[in-house]
Amino acid sequence: MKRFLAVLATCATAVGLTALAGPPAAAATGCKVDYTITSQWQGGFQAGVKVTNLGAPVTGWTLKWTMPDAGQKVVQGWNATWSQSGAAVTAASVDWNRTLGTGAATDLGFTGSFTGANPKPSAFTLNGVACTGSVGDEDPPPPTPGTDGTPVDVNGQLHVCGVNLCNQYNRPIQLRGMSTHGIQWFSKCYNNASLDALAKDWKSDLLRIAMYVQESGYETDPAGFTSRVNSYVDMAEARGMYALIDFHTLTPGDPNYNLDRAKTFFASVAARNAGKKNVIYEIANEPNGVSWAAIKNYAEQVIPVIRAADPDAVIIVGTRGWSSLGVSEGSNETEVVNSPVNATNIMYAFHFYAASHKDNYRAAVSRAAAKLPLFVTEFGTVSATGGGAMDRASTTAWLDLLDQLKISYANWTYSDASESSAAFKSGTCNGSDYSSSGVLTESGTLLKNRISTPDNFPTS
Ligand code: IDC
Repeated sequence: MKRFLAVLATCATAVGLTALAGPPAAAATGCKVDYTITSQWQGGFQAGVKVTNLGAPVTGWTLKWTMPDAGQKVVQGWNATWSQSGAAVTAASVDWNRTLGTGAATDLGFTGSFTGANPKPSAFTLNGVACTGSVGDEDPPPPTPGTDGTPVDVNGQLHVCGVNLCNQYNRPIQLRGMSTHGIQWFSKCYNNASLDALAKDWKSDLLRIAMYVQESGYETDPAGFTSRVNSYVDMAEARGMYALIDFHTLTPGDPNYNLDRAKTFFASVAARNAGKKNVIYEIANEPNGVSWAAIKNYAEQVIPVIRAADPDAVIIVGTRGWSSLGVSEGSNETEVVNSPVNATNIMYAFHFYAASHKDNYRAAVSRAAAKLPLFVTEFGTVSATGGGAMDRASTTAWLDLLDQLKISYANWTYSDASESSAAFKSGTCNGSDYSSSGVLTESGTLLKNRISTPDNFPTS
């Protein structure tokens, strides 16, 4: 062990000298930074800064660099605590991204101002160690939309047609994908490696972004959560996946409690993402203990806010009884059929947990699907607690029904939470392997098998 440490120390010195003497060696040591100017306008720009830790795992980190031009200033940054003194920029980890395992990456970014040219910085340090992997070592650029056969490329802007979700050819489609866990808790699970696995290995059509409002979520840091949602939208878009922005209300169950927050949040994300084809909005995860009339009232106030900024996106409205179309509170779909939300291009959410919700819920969905556009924005293979044994028979019955009715779905959760609903074994997100079968739980294995089968989206 001692000898190993001594060898490491020698390597570190050698790398330090190389960096001083000239261009860094191609071999990556310590860390790697990909600095991308994602857009630039008169005097301003936006930059993405992807930090990959190539050294030992760190808990708490500080990234530093020097702006090459004195006129370059960070105006507003996200996913880190930013400061600048003269040309020296510092981005310090925040609570949810402070742990970076070996090979793990995190995406930061900022808007900046500049005068004259806007050259990219080239030398970065992470916790004082030079990021020698930053030059000439970048990942290949994401595929160009329009030619790559991804779900968004093939289907384009979606819309509701009758009771279905339709693609740009006006043909019904079904999207099959995964939901994040609460992004306030599991951000370590959402990075380039995990989303590559979701898009390429799972062949997932969508990523649901579960942004809790309470429970240490949005209400504690509206600007921070808004920018994190936006960055996940971009990461899904870069991989050709749809992004379902879930305003994850849960407790309290009356969405009107969060009405002002919903208006602020959706005005912002809808304006920012209006030009994208991959965004779907889910305005209230699971109303509970509240009437359909109150939910409808909430929807009729939030939907116009989204429409004002992003007129053509599909919007999904939660339903009574934890989005059970009322069944879990002794009602059923007729309350929605008889009093639909006064808006177009909308769908209604239905949620189930296979071990808890069985034949009577499937019967309600079968009836409702003939009259209402439904989207299963969340379901579990387990009990409604998110834990307990996976119910394979009920899950299979549910997914066969959804396939037959072309109802889209997202499974809870694409995370390594210590609960049986999670797709990954606990601890997976501390590493960088999201692809081997050994990292999957029983639920993850079943879902990956279901989701990765060909979509055969209609194109004419
Ligand atoms: C659960 C999580 C669990 C967390 C709990 C409280 O799995 O780790 O402690 O929320 O926030 C839902 C909700 C969803 C629940 C899930 C399982 O939309 O937030 O997640 N569930 O209980 N509705 C039915 C089940």
